[in-house]
Amino acid sequence: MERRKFLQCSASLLAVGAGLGLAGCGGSSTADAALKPYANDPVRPENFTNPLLIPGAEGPFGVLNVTDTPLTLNARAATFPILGGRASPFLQYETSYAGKTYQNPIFKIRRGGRFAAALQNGLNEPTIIHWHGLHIPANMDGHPVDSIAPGASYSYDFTVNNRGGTYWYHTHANHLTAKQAYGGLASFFIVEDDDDLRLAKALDLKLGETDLPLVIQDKRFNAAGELVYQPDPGEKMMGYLGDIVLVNLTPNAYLDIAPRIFRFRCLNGSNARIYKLAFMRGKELLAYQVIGTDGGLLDRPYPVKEAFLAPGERLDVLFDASRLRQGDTVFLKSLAFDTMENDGMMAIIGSSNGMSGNNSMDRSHGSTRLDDGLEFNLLKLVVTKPAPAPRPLPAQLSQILPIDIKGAAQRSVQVEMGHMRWLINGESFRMDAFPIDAKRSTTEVWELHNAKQSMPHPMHMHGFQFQVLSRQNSPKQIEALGVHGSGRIVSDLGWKDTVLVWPGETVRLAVDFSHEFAGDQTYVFHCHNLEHEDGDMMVNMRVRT
Ligand SMILES: [Cu+2]
Repeated sequence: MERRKFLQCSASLLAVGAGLGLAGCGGSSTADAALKPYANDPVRPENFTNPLLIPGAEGPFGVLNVTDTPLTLNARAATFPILGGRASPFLQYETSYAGKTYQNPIFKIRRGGRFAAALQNGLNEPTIIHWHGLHIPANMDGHPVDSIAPGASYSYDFTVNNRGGTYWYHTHANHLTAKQAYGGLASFFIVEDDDDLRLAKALDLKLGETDLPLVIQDKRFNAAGELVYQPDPGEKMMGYLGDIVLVNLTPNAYLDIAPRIFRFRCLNGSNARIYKLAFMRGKELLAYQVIGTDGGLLDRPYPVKEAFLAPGERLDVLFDASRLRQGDTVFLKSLAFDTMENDGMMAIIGSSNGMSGNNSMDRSHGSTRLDDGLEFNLLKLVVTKPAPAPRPLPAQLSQILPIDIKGAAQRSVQVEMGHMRWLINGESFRMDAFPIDAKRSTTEVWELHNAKQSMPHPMHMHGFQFQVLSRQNSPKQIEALGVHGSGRIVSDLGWKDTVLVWPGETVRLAVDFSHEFAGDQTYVFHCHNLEHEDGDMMVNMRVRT
């Protein structure tokens, strides 16, 4: 945490030189803030007294079956009660269908179904929607170039051919994604296929009851309980962290459960915070099964006790509560880990501004009261309901066909800092530049290198799902979880659209640029730390015919 603060303050100091002003640099007044208990502190289990917001048939996160159902989707500023029932400014997508209204609806669609929606921009600034993980034409994808002005609308109309799985949608407005997504513009896009239906039948899972989408987000609030998004220059560089952790917009959430199997579709919808997911009863780590990642179900369930979930990623898990007793309490937690932020960065900062690595600010606390990499609770599960008949875990879930990489072109992608900006192959985002120029119907193997003096970057590809082939030079905490061959961790398995690359690490991935769309397609490849994205850690990725 102290390293994070060091870089933040250093960036703030540099910004002073650039005339941007100094903000959020720890003085003595904030020195004890991180140690003091505060309302809704997720570290304290006794705070978990709010019933989890469960997706219902309408309202916030209402599940809306959109297979062949054209919609109008209004993006607008509203209020939403998040902390203690107090209204907070909130940005939301609203729609109505068959007499019901929805805020940030969870779209559900059959694989092969048509999705049609007109986005109406009711905000006072540009916006656009990205359908995260979907394989759709570039002009449907929410490229920042397609951002629409206030009052304008954008028509989406595409066929969803993705595998069944947990996708999501969120704003992708040019330079406004972090602020708008943090403000609320995000929800789930669930695709259902035969494998999903088979699993649901085998385990008697029902969406909104025993199959629960869980979006995890850390936020900050002011004394009036209103959402606050005011990143200082340092936070723009490192990412904006909150100190209150919401699951489905519920702070300190609990859920009464029956002792049975649950499917939790975990989405990291945070701007910058990484979670290390675990289930704990007291001090005991309980095993759970990872059954899906970004692009749907894995071939089989993979038992784990902990797994990383970076911004943008999804982890579909089965948690078997059938051996728990009435009254038992289990916490879904984020475990402690080394955030590896700006490891060795002091040299860079020092040489940039003449500061020594010994600066007193190194010891100040962050402006978040919840330090990055700290252990804290996400969701409390309490066994209060009667047990249904037990169901055996299916041995097989789906089929993952490996991408054929024979003859694949190699591409090297370096992420690093230069001139106090995060860069991809030395580039910052330019609408009219195409640093990644690929050819339709070809397969490529990418080597993603993160610099040694860096921080973890969750790299996200639009338009195509890829497969992670290997991890090399991983930090010890990743190596320790690398039980799936070639250094891969469980979050790497199956089909992926977002992969976390740690400092010093090389991640190899395979991508097949086959598509059925007419003409050249220009997507983006970017970091899903949203402050990094808005700081132009993004490049165009053109797939030529
Ligand atoms: Cu990044």
